[in-house]
Amino acid sequence: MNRIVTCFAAFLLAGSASAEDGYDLWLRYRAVEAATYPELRARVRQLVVPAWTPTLGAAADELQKGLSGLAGIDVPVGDAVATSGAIIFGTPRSSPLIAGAALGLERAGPEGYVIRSVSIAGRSVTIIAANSETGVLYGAFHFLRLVQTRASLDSLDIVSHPRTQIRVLNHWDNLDRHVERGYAGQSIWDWHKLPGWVDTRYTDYARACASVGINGTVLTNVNANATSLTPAYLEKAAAIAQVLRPYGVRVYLTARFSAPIELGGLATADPLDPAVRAWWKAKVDEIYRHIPDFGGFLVKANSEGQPGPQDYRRNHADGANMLAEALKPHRGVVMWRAFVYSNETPTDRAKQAYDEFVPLDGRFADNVIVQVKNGAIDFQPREPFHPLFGAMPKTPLMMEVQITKEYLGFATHLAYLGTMWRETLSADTLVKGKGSTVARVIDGELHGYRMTGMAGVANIGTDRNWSGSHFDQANWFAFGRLAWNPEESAQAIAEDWTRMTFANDPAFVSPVVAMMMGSREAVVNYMMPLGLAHLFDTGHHYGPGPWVNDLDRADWNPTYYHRADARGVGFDRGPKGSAATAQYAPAAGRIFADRDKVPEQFLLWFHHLPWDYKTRSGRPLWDELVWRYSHGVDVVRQMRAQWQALAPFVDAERFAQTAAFLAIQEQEARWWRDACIAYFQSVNGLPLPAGFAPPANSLDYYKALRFPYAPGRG
Ligand code: GCW
Repeated sequence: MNRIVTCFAAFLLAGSASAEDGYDLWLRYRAVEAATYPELRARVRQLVVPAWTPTLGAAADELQKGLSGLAGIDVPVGDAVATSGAIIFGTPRSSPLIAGAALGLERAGPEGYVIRSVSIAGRSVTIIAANSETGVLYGAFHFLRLVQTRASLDSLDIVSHPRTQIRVLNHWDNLDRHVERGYAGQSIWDWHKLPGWVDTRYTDYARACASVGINGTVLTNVNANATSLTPAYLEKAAAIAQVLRPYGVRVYLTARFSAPIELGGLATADPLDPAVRAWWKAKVDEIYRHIPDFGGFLVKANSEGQPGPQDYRRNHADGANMLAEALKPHRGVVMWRAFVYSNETPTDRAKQAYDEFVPLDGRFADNVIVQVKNGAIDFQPREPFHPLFGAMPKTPLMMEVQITKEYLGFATHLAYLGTMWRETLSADTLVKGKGSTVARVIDGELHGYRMTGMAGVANIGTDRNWSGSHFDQANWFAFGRLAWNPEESAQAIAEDWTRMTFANDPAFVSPVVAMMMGSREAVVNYMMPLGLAHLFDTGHHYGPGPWVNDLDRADWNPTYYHRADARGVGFDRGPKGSAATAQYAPAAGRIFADRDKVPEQFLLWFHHLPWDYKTRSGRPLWDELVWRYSHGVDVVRQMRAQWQALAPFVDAERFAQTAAFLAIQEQEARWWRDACIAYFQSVNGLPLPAGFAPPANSLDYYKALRFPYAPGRG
């Protein structure tokens, strides 16, 4: 009997597709079992290609490869409709058929598309049309997604257009290929061999970006190196740009503010100095000679040691506007980061960006957009929305999120971030009454912004699976989808990704999506529940270090953030504390400042409370904290068991890596729980509530752990 069971299990495993390394991402075009999706073959019988321009050619190639793979037949290509089931794609300019059809293309805008089932001369066909060729490419990917997720292909009437204009990845990639906060190998940009060797990966990168609507990429780290602006490196960047161009992905670079000194030999980088302005103008003109559609600059200035205009007693607007002036004739933009804080400033770190930027509202040039992190501190597992959202009506703000999981367990922890980003996007700033969500700030609707955008710090590297883990691919995917539509549901995105990346069987899809949807909350619980933040160990941010209190800068110490002592824990940001709540619209600030009204997930972010404070579960704060830490670990254990049960649906290679990573995650979740409980207990001297296991090791044990070679260091 046992043997029969074993054989059956082996059969299931073998039957679940051969090993895959994840390189194909969600663009996996494996043949569909015809019987389960009979309409497919009827709907993909011919591709009508309008013209072989680089972008339309890319769309044609993708459709041909994708549909042939999925349908398990060679889909023929032609230039006229020969059959029912033909797919016609193009722009009104490239395709007379599309020009002649009443498709309502005005609804698609410059980058959107329309997908319609129509009848032409008695033949029922599918049209994918857009006003621009890039729009057509986006539509082609959408159509493939329909097939990959087994959606109905009949009576299609889809209109989609992006709600933000600049949808960019930020690569924190250094020229030596080290990726700051990267956990997926080295940088994919092989600068040393460029431009002579152009890796085919760049094409696959561009395909993946375009498939989710990402239309730009900042190739270099915000902790910038002026060398990237030298002629040799511009030639290299131009070679990358050439590969990305057909896919509608524009190249941007980071601008080191002191480049006029470092490269130009000037004595100053003062943004009001005419020689400095002339240097940047000439540099920008030179960049456009290499990259005619260069997107512009991303700048981190006067933050964490980076040079900036304040070195010359100028402000952020002076700095940004100087670069904007140089870019303006070429239609380039400046993305100026608001991630600024200073140890010398005695106020709460969470308040500093607001304090510096709000007085500059309306003073930025019209091709500047200010890039604001989702929360006021730094990509923590959970932060309330950044108070700048809603506070700068006259300055376009874009939102920056971190796709790479610096603070959510690196590559090994399964944490789907669609839920986290939706949490911020759907947060209500209340600045113009109810419904003034962050999504409506960044899509420009609330304040009528002239520019809009969303940036994601990439989690991409040379690992075969691109992102360091199979499930981390979902975060790249979700970023693109949310930049396109900040109101899309995280669950729907997770479901698409799961179907496209793994399998369509509901017995697989629904548990996996459930796992993803709960995963980030589990991380919050085992790392820093109830609004705690920044309990990470120094520098590498791998693992817990709530005890750390000896760093040069006060605002780098975890003790600065949690403020635990014998009586209580948490950061008082209400009117009697740092008054950070006053930076929000009064209605929102009042909620945050009221310990009875603040969402409990932000309790200790905004309040310092006694250990016996009664939380909403009825448990005293200390017990609640222990309960949450333990619950986080429990959820990971359940995820592990859940995954084991899904073996029959996944190829052996991806199954095994995910299983191994979940085991690491469980181990590390325990480590987080135990180390944090041991530390807080050493501060408050309280016993553990009944029924909870004590930490496996002593506090000293956790304190002594060292990780000098943890990846991704800054
Ligand atoms: O999250 C922090 C990281 C730094 C990073 C910085 C930033 C690029 O620890 O590595 O520097 O944020 O966003 O500038």
